[in-house]
Amino acid sequence: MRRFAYCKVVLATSLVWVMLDMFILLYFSECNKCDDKRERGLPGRDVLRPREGPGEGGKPVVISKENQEKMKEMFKINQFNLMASEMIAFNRTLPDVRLEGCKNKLYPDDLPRTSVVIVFHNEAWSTLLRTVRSVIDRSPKSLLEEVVLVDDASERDFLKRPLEQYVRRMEVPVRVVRMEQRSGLIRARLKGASLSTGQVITFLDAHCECTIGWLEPLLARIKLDRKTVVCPIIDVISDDTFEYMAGSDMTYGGFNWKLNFRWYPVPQREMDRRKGDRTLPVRTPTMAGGLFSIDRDYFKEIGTYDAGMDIWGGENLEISFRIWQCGGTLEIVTCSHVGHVFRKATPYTFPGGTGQIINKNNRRLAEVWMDQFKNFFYIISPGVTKVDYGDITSRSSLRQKLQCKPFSWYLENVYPDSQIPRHYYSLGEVFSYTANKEIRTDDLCLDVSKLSGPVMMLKCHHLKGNQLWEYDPMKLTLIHVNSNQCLDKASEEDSQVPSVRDCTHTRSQQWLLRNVTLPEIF
Ligand code: UD2
Ligand code: MN
Repeated sequence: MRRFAYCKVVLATSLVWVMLDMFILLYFSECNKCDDKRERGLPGRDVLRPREGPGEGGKPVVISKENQEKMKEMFKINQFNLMASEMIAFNRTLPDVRLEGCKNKLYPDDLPRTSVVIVFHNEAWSTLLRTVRSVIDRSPKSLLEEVVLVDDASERDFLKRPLEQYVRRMEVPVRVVRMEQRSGLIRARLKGASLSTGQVITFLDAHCECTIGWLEPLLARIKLDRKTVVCPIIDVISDDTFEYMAGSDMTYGGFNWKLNFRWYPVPQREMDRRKGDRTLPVRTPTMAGGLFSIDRDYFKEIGTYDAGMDIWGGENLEISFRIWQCGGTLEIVTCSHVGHVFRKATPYTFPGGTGQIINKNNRRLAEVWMDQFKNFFYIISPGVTKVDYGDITSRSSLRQKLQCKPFSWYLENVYPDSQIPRHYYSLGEVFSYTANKEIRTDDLCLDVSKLSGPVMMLKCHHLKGNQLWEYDPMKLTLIHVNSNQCLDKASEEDSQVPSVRDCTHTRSQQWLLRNVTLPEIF
């Protein structure tokens, strides 16, 4: 009798499996009608049951020996391993890289809906469609208004009609809009934003992969406060193997003196504010730029983007400063993970020259938002001031109209660990002499490790010690306090490395600091 019951259970389970297999078979044959046969498997099931195939589960793709040459050739087209990318299914499975505490968080049902805006210039078919597929497969349908693809005047035929035809059959409206001429990612995003209809706009680069549960925690923050702008953790998709590697929740966005965006460790004060709970959003001084969600009305209210910026660069710091200085909040939502292919080189042209364009964009943001602190940037990159940055009156009046706070407030309250000293005595062509009495460029400080020996630039530790220098504006000496020796110009015998030596008050120990602001110190 018991054995009989057991058999019935086995029979019933097998029946379920047969039905399931039939369903999968039907699904496959349906999908075989598509041009893309690699797009296989059931959306939603993939996370539970890793499939076999190149790159599945976020694994690296290995290219065989005989294909290495071809692979290298193809790499040049997009500056990532295009051959590997083409081997990977658009709906490949990915590991769930979230912190345990994120996995069972609950979110309100009535979250705002988002449009996803993706701009691209000459993007690869496989990365672009894997981006779109991952958005559709891993977002609750009720939260996804549409996907807007903005083609920034690409010169590839497959991105024209074939793309339009391909996306037409997707389960969510996917629109393709075109820039009439190459406009750069900033103006392309502005166009996408203006045509989108969701209450929230989510921007993504064209070579991303969204992971399970990426969207809800972003939208939940905006629902709580419409002035919160949110970024996911950006995971790394290897440009060499397309391996999927989790990004860290312990880094946040900053920038250096050259106004390059940089990741830095989340400081202790931010850990303390969250009472050590790493699943809570991190307040970040800046965003990387490519991946974020923002309430569409708020985006308008704070002045969208600076349409005077060209091609690439600067817009991420500009919007970051603007959000903070004008009363918003910028966060990295650590429960949301989206992968991005980070490249070592840029695959496309910068009409007018890379340096020209980036310097122009950076000048626009420095002039409008950084007050006197723009000088740090100008002094360390003197060529920048020769670049024409166009008309900024509308951006300056935006700052006025919104009554945004000064940059010093931002440094003091949002980014106190910034590499820019808030108080300094002197700014020279090479270094600054800070109010902490460091001789410093960016995050490097003049350091002495050997008595009567050469000086070196080492990472600033801000503990005074061997990085503490006393300037005497009368004698013009820079005394290394710990050793009581003087900074001495390089001489030919000691291979032209400046050193500390006993103070002799000779010319080789006299240093003229420019723009010294005396009242504060001496
Ligand atoms: C980062 C950002 C990027 C942007 C940039 C600074 C991430 C992951 N990426 O550089 O979004 O903020 O910093 O500007 O945070 N594109 C165009 N037209 C162009 C040039 C680029 O549409 O003229 C597209 C491009 O196809 C891509 C997106 O803009 O989809 C971003 O370009 P990228 O991937 O070269 O920038 P990335 O990731 O190096
Ligand atoms: Mn990118």
